[in-house]
Amino acid sequence: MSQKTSHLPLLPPPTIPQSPTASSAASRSSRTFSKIKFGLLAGVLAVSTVWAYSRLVGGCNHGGALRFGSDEWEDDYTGVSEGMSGRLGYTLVKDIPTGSIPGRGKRGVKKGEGDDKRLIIVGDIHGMFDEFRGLLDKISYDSDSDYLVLAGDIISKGPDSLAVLDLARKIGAHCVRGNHEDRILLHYHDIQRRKRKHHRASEVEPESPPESEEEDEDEFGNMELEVGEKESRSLNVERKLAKSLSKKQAEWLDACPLVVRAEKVPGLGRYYIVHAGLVHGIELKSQDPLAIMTMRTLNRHLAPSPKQGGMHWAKYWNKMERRKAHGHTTVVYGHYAAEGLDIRRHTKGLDSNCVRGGRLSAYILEANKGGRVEEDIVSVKCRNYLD
Ligand SMILES: [Mn+2]
Repeated sequence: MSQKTSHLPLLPPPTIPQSPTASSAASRSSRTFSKIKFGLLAGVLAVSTVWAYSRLVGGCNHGGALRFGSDEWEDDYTGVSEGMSGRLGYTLVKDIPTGSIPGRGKRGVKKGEGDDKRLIIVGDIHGMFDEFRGLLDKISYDSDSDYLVLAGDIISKGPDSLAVLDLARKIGAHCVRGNHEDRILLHYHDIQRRKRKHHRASEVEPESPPESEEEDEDEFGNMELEVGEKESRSLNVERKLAKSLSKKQAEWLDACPLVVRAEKVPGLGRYYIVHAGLVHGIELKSQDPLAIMTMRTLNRHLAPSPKQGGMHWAKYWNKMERRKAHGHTTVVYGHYAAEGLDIRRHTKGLDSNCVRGGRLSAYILEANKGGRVEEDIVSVKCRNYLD
C-alpha cells in the first residue's frame, strides 16, 4: 500500500488547524493525562486487590481480620469471604460410576434376580460414632456391593468426629462437603499456613525460639475481642478439631465434592446428593457453592438463604419437577434439622437431628426382584449429645 502511494503525486498538505504544534501538544498532553489516569486506576485496582486478598486469606492480620459473626458459625453463614480459603480447590461434582448405580449392572437387572448393589445416603452424622456404626450394622452395610455417600456435616458438634472420619475412610464411604467440613477445613488450612509462616520466619532468624502451640492459641485468643463469649468458645472447639486432623483425614475431607451425581437411576432419573440444597433451574456450575452447603429457603427472586423464613427450596424444587413429564432429578440432602426427615417425591431431606437426640437416617436405593429400583429409609435412635 505504501509502495503504491509513493508513485502517486504528492498530495497537498492536509488542511489542518492553524496551530499544528499546539494541537499535537494538546493531544499529547491529553494522551499523557489518560495514561496517568489509567496508571492511577490500575494502581488503585492492584492495591485494593491485594488488600481484599489479604483480608480474605487473613494471613498477616491476627485478631481483626477473621471476623466470625454470631450464629453465622452454625447456620446463618452469610459472609461470602468467610471460608473462602477453606474452599480453595474444592471439587464441584463427582459422578457415581455407572457400575455402582442400582439396576445398572453390565447385564442390567433380570426379572426375578434383583440386584445386590445399593446406593446408600446417610445424613448429618456430626461425630456420633456409635450411632453411625449402629446404622451400618442395621442396614448390613457391605463395602463390596454398597455405594455409601455421607451427605455432609459428618464431623463437628458430636463426641467423636475423628473416629467417624476414620471409619468412613476405612469402609470406603464417599462424601459431600457440608458447612461444618468447610469451616473445619478453613481452620485447618489457616493453621497450616501459620505453621509454614512460622517455619519460614525461624529459618530467617535461627536464634529465635520455635513457635509453640501456645503461641498459636494466644494469637487465636485475640479473636475474643472480636466475637462474643459463646462464639469464641465454639470457635475454639472448631479450632481444636481442625488442629487434631491428620494430613490424611484433611485430604479425605478436602476431596469431598459439593455434589455427588448419579445419572439415570432406572425408573427414577438423575440423583444429586448435596449437603443443603440447590436452586431449581440453574445448572450445577452456576450454583453458588456456599449456598449448596448452607441454603434452606429461597426468597421471591429465587435467591437462596440459610434462614428459615422464605420458601423451603425443596418445596420449589418439587413444584417445578412435577411439571416435567420425564427427565426428573431428585435431590438427597441433609442440613435442615428443623424440618427433620423430609421425604418428598423429588427431594429427600435426611437430617433427622441425631446429635440432639433425634435419629440418624439412611436413604437406600435398591433394585428389587422385579427389576425395579425402590427406595427405603432406615434409621437408628440417637443419644442426646447436645442440650
Ligand atoms: Mn449443615
